[in-house]
Amino acid sequence: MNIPVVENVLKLNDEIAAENRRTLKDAGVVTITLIGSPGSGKTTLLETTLKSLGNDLSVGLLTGDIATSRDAERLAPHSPHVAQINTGGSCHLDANQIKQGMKQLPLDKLDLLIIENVGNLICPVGFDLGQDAKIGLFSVPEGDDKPAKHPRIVLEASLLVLNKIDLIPYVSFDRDVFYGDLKSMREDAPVMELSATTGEGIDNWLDWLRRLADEG
Ligand SMILES: Nc1nc2c(ncn2[C@@H]2O[C@H](COP(=O)(O)OP(=O)(O)OP(=O)(O)O)[C@@H](O)[C@H]2O)c(=O)[nH]1
Ligand SMILES: [Mg+2]
Ligand SMILES: [Zn+2]
Repeated sequence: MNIPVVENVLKLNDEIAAENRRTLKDAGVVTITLIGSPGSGKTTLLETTLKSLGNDLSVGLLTGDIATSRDAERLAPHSPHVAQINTGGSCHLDANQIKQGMKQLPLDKLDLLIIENVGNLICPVGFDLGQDAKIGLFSVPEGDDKPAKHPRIVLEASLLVLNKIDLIPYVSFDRDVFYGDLKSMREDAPVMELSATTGEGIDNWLDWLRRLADEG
C-alpha cells in the first residue's frame, strides 16, 4: 500500500510565509505578530496603540481567533483596515490564513501591519507568517514563571512586553524571578513593561513601533 505522508507541514507554511514576506516588503509594509496567552492583553494593547498613534502611521490589523469576530469589532472603531481570521479550531495562525487575510487589506496604503495571533504562547511561535518581528506578550497575573516555561518565545522575540504592571501591588509577582529567568536564557533580552489600560509605559512602546516602521 502506498500511503502518502505529508512530512513537513511547516515546510509548506514556510514557503507561503516567504511569499507573504515578499509581498509585504514590495508594498512597503512592516509587519509584526503579537503572541501571548489568552487574556494577556493583546487586543487591549492594540486599542491603546491605535488611539495613541493618531495619524502617525497607517496601521492594518489581522486578528486571529478560533471563533468570533470580537477582537476585530473592538479594533474597527480605531482603524478602517481590520480583518478577522477565524481558524476554525486551530490554536495558531498559519501563513496561508495570513495570505488570505492580506487580500482584505489595502497593503499599498499601510505603513504597519499588526497580526494578533490566537491566544496561545506555544505553537504560534513556531509558525512563520511572513512577519518582520515577533512580539512576546506576558502579563503580571499570569505569574513570574512564564518566561522560564516558554523559552522559545523568549529566544525568538524581537521584543518582550510585560503587560498589566498596574496589577503588581495586588498579585504575587516577583520581578527578580521574572528577570532572573529571562536573563539566564537570553542575557540581552529586550523587555518593556507597560499597562495597556492605564497607559503607563506606552510611550516607549510607541517609540519602538515608530522606529521599526522607519527602518522598514
Ligand atoms: N488591569 C489591567 N487589565 C488589563 C490590561 N490589559 C488588558 N487588561 C484586561 O485583560 C482582559 C483581557 O484583555 P484582552 O485585551 O482581551 O486580551 P487578549 O490577549 O486580546 O485575549 P485573547 O484575544 O482572548 O487571547 C480584559 O479584561 C482587559 O481589560 C492592563 O494593562 N491592566
Ligand atoms: Mg484578543
Ligand atoms: Zn497551534
